Amino acid sequence: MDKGAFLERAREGAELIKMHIELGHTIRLISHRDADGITAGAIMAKAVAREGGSFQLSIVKQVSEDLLKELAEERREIYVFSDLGSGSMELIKNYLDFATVVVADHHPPEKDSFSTDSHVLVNPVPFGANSVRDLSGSGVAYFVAREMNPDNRDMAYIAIVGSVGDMQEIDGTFHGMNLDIIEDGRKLGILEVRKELRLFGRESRPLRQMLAFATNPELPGITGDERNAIEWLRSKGFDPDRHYWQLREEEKKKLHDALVLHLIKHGAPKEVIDRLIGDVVISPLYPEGDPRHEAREFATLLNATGRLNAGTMGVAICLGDDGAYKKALKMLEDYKREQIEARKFIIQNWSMAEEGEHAYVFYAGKNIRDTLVGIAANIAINAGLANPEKPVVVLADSDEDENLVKGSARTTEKALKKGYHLGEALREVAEKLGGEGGGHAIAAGIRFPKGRIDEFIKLFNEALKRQVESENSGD
Ligand SMILES: [Mn+2]
Repeated sequence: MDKGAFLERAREGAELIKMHIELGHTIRLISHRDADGITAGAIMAKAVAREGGSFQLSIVKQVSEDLLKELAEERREIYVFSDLGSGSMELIKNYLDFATVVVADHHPPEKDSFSTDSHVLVNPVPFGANSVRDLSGSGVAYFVAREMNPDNRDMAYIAIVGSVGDMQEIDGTFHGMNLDIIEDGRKLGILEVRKELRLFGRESRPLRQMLAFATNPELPGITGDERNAIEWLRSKGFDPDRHYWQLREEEKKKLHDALVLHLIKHGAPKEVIDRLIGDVVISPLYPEGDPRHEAREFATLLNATGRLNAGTMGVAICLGDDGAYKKALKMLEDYKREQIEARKFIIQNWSMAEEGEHAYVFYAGKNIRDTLVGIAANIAINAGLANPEKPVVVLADSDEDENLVKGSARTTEKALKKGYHLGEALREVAEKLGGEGGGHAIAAGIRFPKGRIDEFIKLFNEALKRQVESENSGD
């Protein structure tokens, strides 16, 4: 790729941001809610603060027309998008024509550049980069920040955490401009790349779980079976309760050799073995055993904050806020516990489900949190409580409004063959009940007044029945 031309573009973006900071304008930052976007947002926020500027940051799922309308109403002088925006250049141009816009992103863009002078696209793809391996959104943000001030090199580790979150090194090695970031970080002594076991859990999981939960690659006969993992580890002379980070260098080598042999014995191809032992990034900024010490565990933590709508907490963690880190750990624990409790509740009380001709409806009241109804519906299907050819709806009292219930519908590919479209059915039923509903054929959601659950059960079954009938008449 043409690095020089890309960096020139990053400098254009950097200069615009700095100019607005000098003018005293608040920099409006918008970033994606996965680990890559959260780290990108953190890098931009730090870069703005370092220049003495103020910012306002939102972590969002996507750039929608609604979001752009809201942003336009704020009437800011400058908007900076990171890890998103390249797919919405036309919309951005239309809604934010009155302001300066910098899009720092790595997704393949609609066009190679904006047509207006006040809008700048900083994206390595038009310069020949591969969007999935050469640079992530956090990496693009890093180069913009580095052009703003060379001191922003101290965000190199955070940038690589984002890159790992996007799985830019999925084949076992970093590529493209990721290597330049690593070089910066190494020189500063804030990160280190080692050839190590690339399975998740270097810091926080005992070896038995690190192996039993291995999915990329899978370990034949070990993945999915903790008892086998324990036995295998013992037979090779390892304590299954120790953590990878606690092993001495020669012990790590011995474990790598044993795992490689295990894969070869099971006929694994070379690419799979290359993925097992490869680049692992760690940072001496954090203690051993801390999830932030290794890039993949750090990224997984950030992803979780994003999924729990606490992306800005993730940003605070990237900026070194220890309180935010402790809060996030507790939030994750609570979330895991609630999931386990939801599972127990639905399994123990499944006989309460109303089974109609075309669907099950399970009303959980306050026993399942409204953010977990989709997970609960999947549990009903996967735990074999429901006939897999019949869709499942789980309803729970809304956390926000006690007069409403929130529900999720889930089903299987097999049931879809009968002609069901859950999103359409819920949209139709919601209209009749004075609520809101919609979604995909296989997974959808609804909200409606709590007093109308009986009507919902009847209407939903009827809607699904019509779908099956029109499918049959269409054949
Ligand atoms: Mn990304």
